Amino acid sequence: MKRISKILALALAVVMIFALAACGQSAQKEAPKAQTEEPKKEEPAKKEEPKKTIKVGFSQMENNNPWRIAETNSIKEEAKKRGIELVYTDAQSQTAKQVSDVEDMIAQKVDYILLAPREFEGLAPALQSAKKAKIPVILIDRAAAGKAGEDYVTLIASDFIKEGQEAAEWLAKQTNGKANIVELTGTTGSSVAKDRSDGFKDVLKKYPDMKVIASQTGDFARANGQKVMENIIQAKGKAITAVYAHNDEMAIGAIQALKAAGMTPGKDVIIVSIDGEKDALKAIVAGELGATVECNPRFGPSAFDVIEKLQKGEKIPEKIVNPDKFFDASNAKDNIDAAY
Ligand code: GZL
Repeated sequence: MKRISKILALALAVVMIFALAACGQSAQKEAPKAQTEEPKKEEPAKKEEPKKTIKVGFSQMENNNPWRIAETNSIKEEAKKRGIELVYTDAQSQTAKQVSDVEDMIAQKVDYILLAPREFEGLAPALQSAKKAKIPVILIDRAAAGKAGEDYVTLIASDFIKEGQEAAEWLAKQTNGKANIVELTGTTGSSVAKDRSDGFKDVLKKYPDMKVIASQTGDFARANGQKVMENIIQAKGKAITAVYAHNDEMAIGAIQALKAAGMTPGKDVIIVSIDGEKDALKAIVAGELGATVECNPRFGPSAFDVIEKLQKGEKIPEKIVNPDKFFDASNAKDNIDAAY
């Protein structure tokens, strides 16, 4: 009997063990997955990254006329307004100096370069140096030899071809498509001088009786424009019936030369130019200059907007064209106060 009760007790114990094991397993099946990951540690609050103040280089070609001075002031004022450190250089009308100015900026490790290139080909080495140093270049005002998106970010400029076309169309209307024209061109080798000449001559193809009888550079300067015009008056005299100047400064110089030669600008000779500076608007009101196509020099806001977009990694178009007005006797007076 005793033996039997022992066997029974053993069997019961075995059954109990199996029963407990089975419960445990099913409990495991039902129990939610144990948290295998470590409990999340409180992330330390992200420290605000100190805003990196950037340093921008501005390479200006020269400061020898109101347009140039207005451009320089616009860039300086905008940098100040945005609290950006500006490294400014003036190449004083020397292309070689402008290249070395850019190289100096690269050595100072500026974050961006704003470049107003004096000549198209001459500034290519500066673009290559900046590219090697991985410093983005934004061309303002004129073009330089290189590829947008590779050698420089973008070009912010007026449409110089359109400016030349508008000047020619206005002159054709004023002269009924018949004129002997003196052309005073801008800086030799600059994109702006080439385009303003090309645009003007494009339109002249439609007017066979409008002829350019002399074309010479006055390098965008008033005194040079006057000197060149004096020489052309010596050679051509009263055959001259119109002047197309690539900028207002040379147009004003030509007006001085015509008056000194006893000719009446606005009557004997019709004059058209480009820029829209204050003295030009005054000359229009005085009846000596016929019209000027605006070329806005105030690049500051758009140039620093591009840098802001680059900081945010935004895409920038290859070219950004400035909108320009047209000034003649109908609106010159009202725009004098706003002019530079
Ligand atoms: C035009 C600019 C020209 C101006 C001139 O963008 O390069 O240079 O028309 C200035 O007045 O000298």
